[in-house]
This record gives sequence, structure tokens and C-alpha cells, in this order.
Amino acid sequence: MESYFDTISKAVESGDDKQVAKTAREALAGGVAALNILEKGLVPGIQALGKLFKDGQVYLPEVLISCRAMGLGVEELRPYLSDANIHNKGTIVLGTVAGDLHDIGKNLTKLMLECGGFNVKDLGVDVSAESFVTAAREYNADIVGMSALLTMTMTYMPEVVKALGVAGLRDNVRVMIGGAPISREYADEIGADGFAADCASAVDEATRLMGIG
Ligand code: B1M
Repeated sequence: MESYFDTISKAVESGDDKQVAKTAREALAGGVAALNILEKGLVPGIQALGKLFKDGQVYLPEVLISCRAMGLGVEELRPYLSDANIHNKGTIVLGTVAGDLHDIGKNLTKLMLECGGFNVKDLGVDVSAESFVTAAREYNADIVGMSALLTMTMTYMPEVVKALGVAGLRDNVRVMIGGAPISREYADEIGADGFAADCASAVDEATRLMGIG
């Protein structure tokens, strides 16, 4: 019999939002942990779709339909990932950098950070260095988190690090980066303090950066 994970993954890949939501509910009712459903069902589904997109077997409309199905699945899981009693570990200003419109990974990272006890201010996509600096100041951020999915836009990350320095915020604000083309080496190279390869480890990394892990 096909597992919940396979069914969800295939449904995300084919953009069948009703199937995604239904199977996610069934898996939760069957005692499967929400994080497992996310990591073993939803994420592999969008990754499989990504491969088809890369190979030219599907086009942008299909990708957007799958993104919507993934979003519905995440909404089903959200209440089970959160812990209403967790205290605030710190404030994180989060966004996808200028020129980049990819937000699925950033949104998952936001969800996990919130579930992990952080207060997250989401600036959305296509965020300029100036907006990161303004928000970091306004919210008295402990961490600025940046996401990038394009090799063309990851090069904007050092601009933000520089702008935080020019604004005199760099001593008090840690910088954490992530996204498919990002690595620990790149974080070191541009003077970022932290890097996470996936949304679950983003919580550990942010906790480490706060000095409370
Ligand atoms: Co785009 N796209 N896309 N796309 N897209 C990629 C990224 C690409 C690899 C596809 C390909 O050609 N192989 C390619 C980039 C190539 C490159 O730069 N090397 C690409 C391209 C080229 C483009 C366009 C230029 C296409 C075009 O128009 N010709 C265009 C650019 C638009 C722009 O941004 N200016 C474009 C557009 C789009 C859509 C709008 C159609 C859609 C985005 C919808 C949306 O996000 N709302 C889209 C999608 C969906 C993809 C793929 C298929 C999937 C990306 C994704 O969501 N992955 C992608 C192909 C692929 O990845 N295989 C592709 C799943 C997500 C969960 O992973 O974001 O890596 P990810 O997040 C992970 C971790 O990285 C980490 O946690 C997440 C979960 O574990 N993480 C962090 C992410 N951020 C973090 C921050 C942290 C810590 C961890 O700390 C702050």
C-alpha cells in the first residue's frame, strides 16, 4: 500500500491540492508527526516537480499549481507544528533578497522558526538592503535571515551584510542565510554568522546564534 508520504509527494507534484490536504489530515489522524509529513511528503514532492521543471517537462503554470497545493498542505500541518506555550527566543527579520521571488523555502523556514519559539517579521520577497536595515532597526532584531534561490541573487547577500555594517547594526545583529545555492562556505565568505541547509536546522542555527543552544 502506498504510504501517506508517497501519496502527498505525488499529489504535490501533480498539483492535486485536495488530495494533499486530505492525505495530510489522514496522516495526522493516524499519528504521523507533522514535521515528518513536511519533510518526507511535501518537500520531496516540490523537489520532484523542480526536477521536471529543470528538465523542461513542466512549465511555470504547473509549478505555480504545485506551489498552491504545497501551501494548502502546510496550512493543514501548521497547528500541529506550533506550540502555543513556547516563549520568545528572539526576533528574526526574514526575507528573500532583492531580485528573487522564490518564497516557498523562506515560508517554511518562517514556519519552523515560529514553531521553534522565535518572533519572525516576514518582509516577503524581493527585499532590498535598505528594507532589511530599516526593519532590523524598527523591530530591534536579533537576527536578519536571508533566503535566495538564484545564483544571480545570492550575490546580493553581501550587500545586505555591508549595509547592516554601514548602519552601525552589525555588532548587535547576527546574519543567517539559506536557500538551495547557499553553503556554509559561502556564508563564511560573505561574513554571515550562520547558515542552514534546511528549515528544521534553521531553528538550531538561530538558537546557536542567540547563544542559548
Ligand atoms: Co524558479 N528557479 N525561477 N521558480 N524554481 C529554480 C530555483 C531553479 C533551480 C530551476 C531550474 O532551472 N533548475 C532555477 C535557478 C537556477 C540558478 O539560479 N542556478 C530557477 C529559475 C531560473 C527561475 C526563473 C529565472 C525562471 C524564469 O522565469 N525563466 C524565475 C525567477 C523569478 C525570480 O525570482 N526573479 C523563477 C520562477 C519560479 C516560480 C515563480 C515559477 C516558482 C517560485 C514560486 C514561489 O516560490 N512562490 C519557482 C520554483 C517553485 C522553482 C523550483 C522548481 C522550486 C524551488 C522551491 O521552492 N524548492 C526550483 C527548482 C528546484 O529547486 N529544484 C527553481 C523547495 C524549497 C522547500 O526549497 O527554497 O531551497 P528551498 O528551501 C529549503 C532550504 O534551502 C532552506 O529551507 C528550505 C526547506 O528545507 N532555506 C533556508 C531556504 N531559505 C532559507 C533561509 C534560511 C535557512 C534555510 O535562513 C534565513
